[in-house]
Amino acid sequence: MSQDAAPKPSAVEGHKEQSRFLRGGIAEELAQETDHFSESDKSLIKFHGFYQQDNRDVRKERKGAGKLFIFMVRCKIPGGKVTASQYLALDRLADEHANGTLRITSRQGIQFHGVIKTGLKEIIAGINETLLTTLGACGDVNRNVMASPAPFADPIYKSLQNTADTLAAHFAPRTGAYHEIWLNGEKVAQDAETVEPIYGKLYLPRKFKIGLGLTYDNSVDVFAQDQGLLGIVENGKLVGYNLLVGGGMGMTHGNHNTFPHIAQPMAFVTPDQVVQATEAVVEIFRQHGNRADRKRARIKYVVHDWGVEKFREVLAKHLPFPLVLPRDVQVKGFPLFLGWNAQGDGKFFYGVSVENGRIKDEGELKLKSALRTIVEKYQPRILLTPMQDILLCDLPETAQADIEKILTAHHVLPPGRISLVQQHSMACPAIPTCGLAISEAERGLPKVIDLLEAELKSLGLESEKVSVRMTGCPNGCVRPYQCDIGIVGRSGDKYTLFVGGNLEGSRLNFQFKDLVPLPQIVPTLKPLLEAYRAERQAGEGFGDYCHRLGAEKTMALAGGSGAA
Ligand code: SRM
Ligand code: SF4
Repeated sequence: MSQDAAPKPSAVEGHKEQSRFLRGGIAEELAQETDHFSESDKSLIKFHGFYQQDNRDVRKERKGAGKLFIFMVRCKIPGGKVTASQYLALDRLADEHANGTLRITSRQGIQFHGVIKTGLKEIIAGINETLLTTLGACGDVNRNVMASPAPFADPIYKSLQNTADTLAAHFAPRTGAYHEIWLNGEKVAQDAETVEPIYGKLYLPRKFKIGLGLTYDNSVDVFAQDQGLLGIVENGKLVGYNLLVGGGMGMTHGNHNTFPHIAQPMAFVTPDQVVQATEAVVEIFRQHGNRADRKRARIKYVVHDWGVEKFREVLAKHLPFPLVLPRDVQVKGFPLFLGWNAQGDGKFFYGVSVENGRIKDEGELKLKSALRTIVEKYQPRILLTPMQDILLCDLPETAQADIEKILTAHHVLPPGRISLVQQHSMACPAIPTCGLAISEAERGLPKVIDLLEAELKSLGLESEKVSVRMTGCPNGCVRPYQCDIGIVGRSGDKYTLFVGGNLEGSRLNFQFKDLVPLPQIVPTLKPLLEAYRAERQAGEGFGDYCHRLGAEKTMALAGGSGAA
């Protein structure tokens, strides 16, 4: 190969190019009596909102029988808004076609796990009947647009939610493939130029994620987004947004070319400029994103490799209006919206803390039944949060006692009886469904939280808000590289620990100790928690303390160098 030959595009680029706008052989494979899809269709089905997985818990016992294929189906729900009837339909579909659970995601979506190939058509059609969709929930397109779920009767929050809807609709794939395959739509001859005016036939180099927050409400983690829109309010009015570009969490252990990155402020845009500004960013990504190495195909690497100044220069050329520099603002709040809250319009909402987003009935905890009972009876508007919780909205004050009674009868604890550390924790699904998991997360975190709760209590730190996020691999699906304590799967039951981020998620944390076995996570953190108790300044959070101490001193407290 000559030195200046363009790098070879990845195999997925070929799958997209030959797919006839995401059709591939999906319809044909669906009609066959197989239990899984071929390699090229496996990458295309993601654009349709589902993933091919296998049940990893039974791999060993099945030995020669091969994998037990199952599918994860993801609903794309801008801003996490769900009506009562949509929720009830999803609740039913989970029983009929999946493993009986609903999984609220860290991007305000809902996932079904354990769907088998023959159930795919019915579940996807069922989701669409409710007017929700799975199209573009995964794949190399704009993903679910996040927005603060605050249900207050406040025009600023409504404006964020409306903008999320506008962006989601504008950047949705336009191909007719989805309707043809899943909704028995008619085949319409489409002209290549008009099918995907934004994406073209190769779509984006990789996924693209947008989140809208406010300087006083960063519940969507704007700094983790490919494009964060940080709303700025002056004199009670949303005057515009700082446009941040280049956030992302995923990295690969041992590959220093990959790393988490915080989105950088590039420009200030007024509310009516948001769509055009996003088109400009998406176009830069489409033209300059890496199409050869999928591990480096995110816009964060364009921002990192070019630097902010160059990115701004290029952005200015793509914008149809003059680029205005971003405002100098700080981010202060990270609300959870749990428990009873007045909405400001005479109605109330109740935020239910859902452990790791899993809505299920298990043992005496009957969360799925409790939510179904309440939703059937009161028909609330529903909002899903970026912390994987659920908010039941538009409730009359008179319903409060009855709703509490229903929750208690199903053993669902009120926030007052859930520790602050649990409220501020999240884990990704990991094993048994995620094919990329190296370690447990959703099933591992409860053990860590139990020990941490006891430790914080014995140190008198139980009223501190400490955020803990655990993932089964370094891809970072619950944004573990910005919080107080990040726990990232490394090898079997061993994890890499990160500290020094903060509750607001405005800076990256740093590696504190590598290869820590799960039962040793809290004992390893203990000296640091003790030092925090002894030396913290007024109002200083745990992550802020670690950040002030710096990586070297922090590691010394753990009796190590941070490395294995
Ligand atoms: Fe994720 C891949 C689950 C949010 C970074 N993510 C996956 C897959 C689909 C595994 C796979 O590719 O085979 C996981 C499915 C597991 C399962 O069994 O359900 C998965 N990601 C999730 C969810 C469900 C985690 C959760 O606990 O809620 C979240 C779904 C959100 C949604 O509704 O769309 C989820 N994933 C995220 C986030 C957080 C965010 O977007 O705010 C990130 C970090 C931000 C980012 O994108 O950098 C994230 N997921 C990844 C990556 C790393 C991508 C990278 O370019 O670095 C992968 C791996 C990949 O795409 O190849 C991944
Ligand atoms: Fe899977 Fe890794 Fe994402 Fe967890 S962080 S869901 S293990 S890809």
